[in-house]
Amino acid sequence: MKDRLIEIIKEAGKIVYEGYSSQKDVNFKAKKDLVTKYDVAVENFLKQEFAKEFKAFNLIAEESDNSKVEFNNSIIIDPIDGTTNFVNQVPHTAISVGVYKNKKPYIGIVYNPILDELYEAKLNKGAFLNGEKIEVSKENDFQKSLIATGFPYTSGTNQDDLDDVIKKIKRVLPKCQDIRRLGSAALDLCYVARGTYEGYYEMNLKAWDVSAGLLILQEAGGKVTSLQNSEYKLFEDKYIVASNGYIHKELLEVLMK
Ligand code: LIP
Repeated sequence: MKDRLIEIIKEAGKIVYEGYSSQKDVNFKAKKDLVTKYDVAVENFLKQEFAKEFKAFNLIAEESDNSKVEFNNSIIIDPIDGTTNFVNQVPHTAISVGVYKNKKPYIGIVYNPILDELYEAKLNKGAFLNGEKIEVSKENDFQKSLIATGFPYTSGTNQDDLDDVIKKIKRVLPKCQDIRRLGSAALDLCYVARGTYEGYYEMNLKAWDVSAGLLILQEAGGKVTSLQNSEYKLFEDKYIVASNGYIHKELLEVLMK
């Protein structure tokens, strides 16, 4: 199944690649939340191909009405994660596809077609970038750790969320090496998986932002939890906290302090 998914996702990547430097027809789903004709085109293409080949799975996708779709056995699709980057030609944007069996991650694929970087993982089989095995960094000193985060769209309209973002940055920044905000949750998780970042946290993400990246990170030896250090639950938890495992406890402590 994974190889066929990759073939289809690479095909969809051509649509993203062509759209990257073209006119995009940008619309607003909410104040900061963008959608382009390419998000819709990629999603339609992936749904059409997956529906033909993987009939046992429900399809959950960012630009679709998912209200009546069961999560149990599903393929969760983000056609373009990092849409703001895509619109502004920041080459940090990706297609994200996570396959779930009985609500558990089974396959994760994240493809950045601009840089031609394909991250993939299957449960208990390791994580790979363009076919090469990847592993998390072994850094265990929080002061030397590079931490990524993101700013939720709700920070444009919800004062409590904005305050929380700022409060957490005030706690984390003095204690770590530095903070990055590159604008794609799917890729942020992959960057922890490949050892570029030691940790990552963000609030208010949607299942499609992280469904693939969290398995890729776990298969690379990393850890993904809620803010309360319980197993991270798609569709339920407000915060995702991810790391190489070595700094996880300290990252949680700093965020909670
Ligand atoms: C985006 C994320 C980004 C996050 C945004 C948003 P989209 O996904 O990946 O990192 O900060 O809140 O969820 O909307 O580009 O697919």
